[in-house]
Order: sequence, then C-alpha cells, then structure tokens
Amino acid sequence: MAGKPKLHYFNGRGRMECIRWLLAAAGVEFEEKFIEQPEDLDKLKNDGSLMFQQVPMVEIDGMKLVQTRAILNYVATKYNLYGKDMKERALIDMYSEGVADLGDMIMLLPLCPPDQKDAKIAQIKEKTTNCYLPAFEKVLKSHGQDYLVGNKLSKADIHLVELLYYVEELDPSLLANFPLLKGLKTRVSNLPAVKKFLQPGSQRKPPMDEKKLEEAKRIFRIK
Ligand SMILES: N[C@@H](CCC(=O)N[C@@H](CS)C(=O)NCC(=O)O)C(=O)O
Repeated sequence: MAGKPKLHYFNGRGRMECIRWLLAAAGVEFEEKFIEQPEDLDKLKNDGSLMFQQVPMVEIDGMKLVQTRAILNYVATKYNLYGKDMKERALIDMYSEGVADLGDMIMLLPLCPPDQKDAKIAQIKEKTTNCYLPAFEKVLKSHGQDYLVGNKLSKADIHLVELLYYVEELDPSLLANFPLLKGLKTRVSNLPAVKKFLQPGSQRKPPMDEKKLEEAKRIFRIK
C-alpha cells in the first residue's frame, strides 16, 4: 500500500497551503518535512529532488512532484475532485485560476514594501468586492446548486473556500454582500474532513506574522 504523501516546504502557508487544504478536504493524511534552514533547501536542490530547484514538492505514489498546480491537479484527479468530463474540468480550471489570481495577491501582501502596503490592500479589497466575489456569486446564482460545478464538490470549491477565509482575515465585511458564497463557505466547512482541518491542532497554518515572514525570507534567501 502506498504511504502517506510527504510534503516538502517551510512551516508556513505560502504556496503549499492550497495543497494542504485539498489533501485534507479529500480526507488524505499527509506527512510534512519542514525546510527549516536555507541548507535544507540546498540539500533538496543538490540531490536532484526539485526539477526546477523550487518547492512545493510532494512525494506521492513514487513521484517527486513539483509545480503547485500540477500537484493540485494530480490530487484532484486521484480523489475525484475534478469534474466528470472535459467541460466540467475546463470550468473547474477556470474558477481555480481566478481563485489563484486573487489568492496570490493576498499571499504576496506580506512582502509588499511598507510604504506601498495601504495602497496594495485597497487594491486587493477593490478587486475582491468588484470583480472576484461577484463573479463567483454569479456562478452559484446562475444554477442554484450547492457547488460551483456539476452539483458536486470539486477542487474549485475547496480553493474558493480557502480564499474566502483569507478574504475574511483581511476584512470580514468583504463577504457581507455575498450570501451564496457565505453559504458555500458554511457548507464546505461543515464537511467532516474540512471541519477536522479547520480545528486547532490540524496541519492548517496560521496567517503570516513578522516572525514567519523573516523565517521565509531567510530560508528562501529573499532580500
Ligand atoms: N511555479 C512554482 C513556483 C515555486 C516557487 O516560487 N517556489 C519558491 C518558494 S514559494 C522557491 O522554491 N524558491 C526558492 C528558489 O527559487 O530558490 C510553483 O507554483 O510551484
């Protein structure tokens, strides 16, 4: 029997958090090998484990997979979270990419220079309320179903709900005018596997604070 997937990343959200969410929502147990020093990353690079010299890297089913989206797509396919046909898959990809665009802006916020931070936050809030959340609310409204695609949970729902948690962390009022998104968030959060992941003590990572930011900068040698 194949062992648990092993996730190689630093002990923070970054690009690995969406992979943690997806595995957890699929009910898959996973191990984490944390990169704690720049030398740990060098070791992975030097032993040929990282095709493009970057993490996230996930050891799964005898492979060492890199590239966040490739990893997500493999997990989604394996655990039946990727639609029933080409058209559903195209929609799931389209929604997931939209989530990633806004999610990346939020993820990179801590790296924003202090003098540009307020403007960046304002820009993110504007895009959240005027573009991304209305777009997803419209999808749910258009078909009246419980999930974004095919009336069945897919990776798009999981990515979107993860994003909604980050949006709320930024400003809880941003979700106020989106009742269907709030409903999706509640529905997905109440799925037993997700509920477990949302509880304290799970492998979910907290928001990036100053200390974590310094750790990430040191490990990834970000100036
Ligand atoms: N397109 C890649 C980007 C990966 C990436 O930028 N990884 C960063 C950490 S978040 C990294 O490994 N940086 C170390 C380096 O480039 O030396 C993905 O989505 O996985």
